[in-house]
Amino acid sequence: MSDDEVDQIAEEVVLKIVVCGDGSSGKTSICTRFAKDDFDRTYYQRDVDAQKDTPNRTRDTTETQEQLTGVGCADNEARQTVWDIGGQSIAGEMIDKYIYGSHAAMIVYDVTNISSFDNCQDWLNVIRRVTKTQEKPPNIVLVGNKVDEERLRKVSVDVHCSFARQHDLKAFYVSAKTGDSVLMTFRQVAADVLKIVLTRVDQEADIVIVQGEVAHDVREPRKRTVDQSRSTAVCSIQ
Ligand SMILES: Nc1nc2c(ncn2[C@@H]2O[C@H](COP(=O)(O)OP(=O)(O)OP(=O)(O)O)[C@@H](O)[C@H]2O)c(=O)[nH]1
Ligand SMILES: [Mg+2]
Repeated sequence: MSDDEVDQIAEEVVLKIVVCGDGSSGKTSICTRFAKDDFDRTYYQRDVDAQKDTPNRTRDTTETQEQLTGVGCADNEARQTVWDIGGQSIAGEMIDKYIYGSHAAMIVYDVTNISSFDNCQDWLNVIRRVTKTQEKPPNIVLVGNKVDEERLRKVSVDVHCSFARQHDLKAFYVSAKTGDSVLMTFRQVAADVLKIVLTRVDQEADIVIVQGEVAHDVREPRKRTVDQSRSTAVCSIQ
């Protein structure tokens, strides 16, 4: 091995990023989008005993994690190791081991599911408790996923931002389905850990242009009628 190669290895930074959040909020989908630029519509809950994915299983997914490596940032000096934590594992025995030592933690919720947002507080508490003895606490961020389902949104932008402000977290919106902002979020998280200021070009490098659906209102045009039974005209919209 040449001296140059040794230097390269010595300089490589490996970041541990844990992806937390309720079951079905889209953590695995976000990790898959990040690492493989792919998306799967089927919801897989992990079967711990069988150690393999099983669609639509109702078994608990406690204490399972998978490791994915994705692209780095800042000229590939950093390698991001992403730990995808099963959403059911918040009370699991192994949760401390998964979270401890992380450089960054993403708390993912589903913008169409209010309880997944309400539980972000619990995830935040767990992450802070587990990492409180770390020399350097992880960079924790809030990630609202499934923004492609805008019409089904249950958590407003105001609520999202005020939670983030209240807890001093950076906040992001992504869609694992369309890929919108997924890479950018990981890149920004890694850059913040490494204290790298990304240029606008770096930040916008993966913006995905999504063809919006045109919503047609198929109802009959509303009729404007006048109630003539009274002395004053009353308009009613039917
Ligand atoms: N519309 C839409 N659906 C998504 C998105 N991300 C994930 N999903 C769907 O949401 C379901 C759950 O996604 P997962 O990635 O398995 O969720 P998870 O957070 O890993 O769930 P657990 O592993 O059980 O904790 C799947 O059916 C996905 O296809 C998204 O951005 N938009
Ligand atoms: Mg998962």
